[in-house]
Amino acid sequence: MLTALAGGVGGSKLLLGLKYEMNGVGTAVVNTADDEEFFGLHVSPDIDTVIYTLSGLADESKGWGIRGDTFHTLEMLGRLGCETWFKLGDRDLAIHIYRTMRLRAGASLTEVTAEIAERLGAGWKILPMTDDRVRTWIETLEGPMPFQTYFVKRGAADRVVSIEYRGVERARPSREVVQALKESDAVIICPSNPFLSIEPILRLEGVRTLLRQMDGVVLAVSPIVGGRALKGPAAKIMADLGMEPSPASVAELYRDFLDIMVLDRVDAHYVDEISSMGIKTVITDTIMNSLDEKRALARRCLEAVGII
Ligand code: FO1
Repeated sequence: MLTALAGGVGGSKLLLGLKYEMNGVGTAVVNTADDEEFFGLHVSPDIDTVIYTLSGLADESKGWGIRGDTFHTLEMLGRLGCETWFKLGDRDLAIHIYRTMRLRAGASLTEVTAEIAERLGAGWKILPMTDDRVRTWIETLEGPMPFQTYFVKRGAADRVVSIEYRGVERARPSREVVQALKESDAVIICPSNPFLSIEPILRLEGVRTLLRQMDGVVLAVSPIVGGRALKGPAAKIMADLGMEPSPASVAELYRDFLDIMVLDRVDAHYVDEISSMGIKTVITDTIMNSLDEKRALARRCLEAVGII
């Protein structure tokens, strides 16, 4: 059994490769701390990015939303005086309407996610990290703000002072997440933002301990390549928090449970530093533009953890 931990864009690229290389067998545990309510609807950006990517519906140029979507509903909401900085497309809105409707009828986020993933043809098991409410708040020099306000409305321009995962102390990983981790021969941490996507999952009660105590191997793919994030503000946040944006800093964040770190060829000079933490390294090409590149990186990870 393989379980992968992921956020949105960077993570879903590797998940697509893993899905092909594993013939659809495996589980993704996905961050929900950047979920948000818009127009009374429950939006789960990372889950949707993963589902759209695995179903072949994703708008890969934007990195989120559905390819070819239109924005007529949002335009009309704008005419009614609503804020429209979060670009919800018409087809995308159907997913949020469906999710909200099912949640209100008493379904869990885990159940609704399984329904959406199955009906859109994701072909891979996708689990929200929790059914409980956790929300990332970014403390900036301008004050605290919800994650989507920091990231989308204000373009991740504010200096980050600290990050808070509101509700995480009371939240529990779902039964399905705990079972997946317990049954895993290997866990792959996708090249997702360590603070915004992976840390909320690790903060859930028992998750870090399960990873530490695992018989199988835990591997992470560095989201930082050549000092920059594959996508999004990871490098900037690391710098704001006083860390060098590097695979070694990422390894440091995971060192209590990490067995193998996959880093890009351009970062080969970090091998000694990472090895000195007792973590093995794999050096390869980690930029994933084409499907071939996604599959090649997935294969490399699966070889390293001994699944192929
Ligand atoms: N990201 C943006 O940068 N701008 C947007 O307008 C935007 C809209 C959006 C709508 C639905 C959705 O599922 C995701 C959306 N995202 C948008 C992406 C999202 O906010 C972030 O990429 C993730 O939360 C970070 O992992």
